[in-house]
This record gives sequence, structure tokens and C-alpha cells, in this order.
Amino acid sequence: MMRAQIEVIPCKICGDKSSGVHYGVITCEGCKGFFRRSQSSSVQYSCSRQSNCPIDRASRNRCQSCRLKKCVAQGMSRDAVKFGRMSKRQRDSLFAEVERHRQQQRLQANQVDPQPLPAYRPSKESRGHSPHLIQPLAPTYSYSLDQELPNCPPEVHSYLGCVAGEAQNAALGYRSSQRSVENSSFSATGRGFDSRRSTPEAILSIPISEMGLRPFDPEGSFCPYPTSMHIEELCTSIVRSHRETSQYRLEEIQALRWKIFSREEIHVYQSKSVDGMWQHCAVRLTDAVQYVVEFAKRIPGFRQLGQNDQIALLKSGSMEVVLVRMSRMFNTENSTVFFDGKFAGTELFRSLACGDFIAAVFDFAHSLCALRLTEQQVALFSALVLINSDRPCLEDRDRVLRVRKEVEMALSHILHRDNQESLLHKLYQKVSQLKSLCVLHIEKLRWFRQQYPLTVNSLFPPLYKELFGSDTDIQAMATL
Ligand code: 6QP
Repeated sequence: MMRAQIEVIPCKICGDKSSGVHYGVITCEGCKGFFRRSQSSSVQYSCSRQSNCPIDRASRNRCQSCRLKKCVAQGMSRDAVKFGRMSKRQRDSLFAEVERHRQQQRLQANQVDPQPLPAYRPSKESRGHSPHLIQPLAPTYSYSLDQELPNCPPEVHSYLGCVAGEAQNAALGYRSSQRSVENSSFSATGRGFDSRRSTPEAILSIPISEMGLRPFDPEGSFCPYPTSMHIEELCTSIVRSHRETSQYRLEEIQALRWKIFSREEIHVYQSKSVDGMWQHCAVRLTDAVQYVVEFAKRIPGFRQLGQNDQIALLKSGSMEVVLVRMSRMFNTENSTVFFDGKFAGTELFRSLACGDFIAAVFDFAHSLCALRLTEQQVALFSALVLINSDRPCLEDRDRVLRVRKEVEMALSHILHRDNQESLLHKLYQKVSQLKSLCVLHIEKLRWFRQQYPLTVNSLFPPLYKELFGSDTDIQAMATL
């Protein structure tokens, strides 16, 4: 009976219809059989590409090495306990996951979505053409407990799969664009941009109806700046934006604290080639950045900024917000971070050959955790990091500053309410640490580009390149 319930969840390896829990993971019959065969001591797979081939229903037979890696990364193991002997905790989390899937399926069937944000499936037409900053995202609640994101989101693969030049053009499309999308394309009803606009220059303009954004002013009187909005409302709105785009809910991550990579799994990551691991992480990072982009778009006032300023803020600030958010996924008790569905220590990232950066990231997460911020405080702090009028290349600095002042007021407001005003100073100190971390990150990327220019150019996700830029942009960003 439980088995029938589990079957609502697709195979964690390839997404095909699952048939139950096999070797500790919900999989289809195909992946179950594959894993069983892989456990014979005579098989040795190797990947002829970059060790992160997409594994889905159609492609799962193309690379056995990557399929097995995914099985292991998802937690399949020969001696996994059978379902009947799962701990209560495991059973509960499985039930919760089944419930979420059910609910999601009900919602899809009824087409009455309380938050009108359809699960994102890029259309054929949009692939390789639409700019990557605007990809709408599936809502966080649609993700299952430990599947987190599909190992490699389909939209990213579609870019990896397309001709390098094409991806590059699409990624850089906005560079050649004029500031052609004026804010006038917001209709007076506050419903958003003209949805017929699908040209590359409409970089940040996805129809609001597809973003799950509730108009702030249901009466329809358009408000260009959030100045008239009560500070309380602004807080609520930013907190909601954070919650809706947080990639993993705090409770989900906390429920998974016991999931730690085994020695063997760590070894799989450590045995990756440098460029294979970099590419893997670049995909992960790009996922995380996409959620931050979605968060930004939901900050009141952000979308009213000029397009180029929105991009400038995201280029310089999204990585910082990713790092702020990472502190939510950090377990200070054992210094591990949530990565690929489980908790990992610094040693797992050894093949990146960026030990100093990883150590700095862990230290930062540790120090931010020490502040014991609430989700609301994290939300407001993230908005503050993003809406920064000191960023380079802003066209309308005053306007950014006006929005920033609002966000600052909102942050002070909640700190005052929480009786934690002393945090404000500590948070401003964190901003400078974030900046140094990003400089270090960019230095690493520059080093990597020198070593593996082809990998970066043809295999890194376009959004990654879009944000972290070409050589010249790296120079520019490193001087911030
Ligand atoms: C947020 C990850 C935990 C290390 C990596 C921030 C990298 O991998 C590089 N950068 C990177 C990657 C991530 C990140 O934030 C995460 O969810 C997502 N990832 S992650 C998580 C951790 F400790 O890979 O999952 C930064 C790159 Cl792409 C180039 C050069 C050096 C790097 F470290």
C-alpha cells in the first residue's frame, strides 16, 4: 500500500515512473536493475565527457558512469535498509514527501493554484533564445524533501546541449541591448510587463502573471516607488519573497541534518577531475543564483528600476546573496554544508583545488550562523545586500538609493521589533566579508579560465557566464 503511494514520486535518478524504494532511494525498475548490476565487482565505468552527463529517462543509458554517480549521490547503497525497517524519521519524511507530491498533482489537475506560478518547463521555443536571467522558477514548495532540485535542471542541460556559440549569444544577448524596455511597460494595473515581449532585450521582463507575484496594490493605483508602502508591508513582502524563492525550506534542511555523505560518496567527489567538479559546482551555483534572481524580482521596487540597473545589481550582488543563503544550509555542529542532497564537509570539495576559498566560505557561514538570524532577518539582510547603490555601472544611482533606504528602514524595523538592534552593526560588517569572498571567487574563476578555457566557454551554464562574465568583465568585477 505504501508502495502505491511512493509511486507518485518519480525516480530520483532519471525521473521515470518509480516502483518503490530500492537500495534506499525511490527509483524506477530500470535504475534499480542498473544499480544492482553496477555492484558486481567486475564492472568499472568511466565517463568519456565531463563527468556530469544529464541523466533522465531518455539519456539514462548513454553514460553508465554518470548514472552510477547519480545513484550514489542520491544515496543508493547496496546495504540500504529495506523500507519496512526504516526509522520513524525516515518514514515520516517519506510520507511528507508523498503528501507534497500529491498536493502538487492535485493543484496541477485543478489548475487552481493559490500562488499562480506554474512549475517551470522551458518551452522548445524559449530554449537557447531567452536570456537566462529571466528564467522563471518552479516554486519551492514543489520540491520534494531530499530530491532537492533535479540533479541538473533540464533548462541548464538544454544550454549545455546547444552549440556553444548559440548559448553564448543567448547568454550575452542583453549586452547589445539598449535600455529599450522602459518602465512604462508596466501597465497601470500593476499586472506587469507586456507578455508578448520575448526579445532578448526584455531580459528581466517575464510576465508577472507567470511569476506568482501578487500585485502590491490591488486597487490598481500604480506606485513607482515603494515610498508610500508601509514599512510593515514591505517587511512582509520581502519575507514572503524570500520564503517563496528560498530553494530549500529551513525545516526541510533541518530535517536532513542527519544525512551525511559516506566515505565512499566523498571519495566519488574527490576522484572527480578538477574541471568535472568545477562544472558540477558551476551548475549548482547557477541553480542557486536563479533563485536569487527570482527573489530580487520580487523585492518591491526592484522591477521598477531600469533593466540595466537590475542586471548590474544582480551581477554584482547575486553571488553575495547565495553566500548569505548558504548559512541557512550550514550545520555548525559538524561544520558541514548541504550539497547534492546531503551534508558535506570541506574535504568533499578537494577536487575543486580551491581549498582556501572553500575554507573561507565555511568560515563565513559559521560566523553568520553565530548571529542566529531568523528567516525574516535573513530575508531583509539579503535584500539589503542586493539593493546596493554603491555597485558599479548603475545608471540611476538615486533611484537605487531610494529603494535601498526603504529596505534599510525595513531591516531596522524588524531588528527593533525583535529587540536586536545591536545586530545591525554586525550585519554591516558581514557585507565587507562578503565582498572579499566574492573577490576570491572571481580570482579562482580567472585561474580556472586560464587552465580550462574550453570548459568554461562551452560547458559552463550560460547564466554562470552571464553573471561572472568574460575575461574583461572579470577584470572589472575584481576591482570592485
Ligand atoms: C549555494 C557549493 C557549498 C561549495 C560549493 C557558491 C566555484 O563552486 C564554486 N562556487 C560556488 C558554488 C556554490 C555556491 O553556493 C551554493 O547553494 C551552490 N554551490 S555548490 C556548496 C560549498 F561549500 O557548488 O553547491 C559558490 C566555482 Cl563555480 C568556481 C570557482 C571556485 C568555486 F568554488
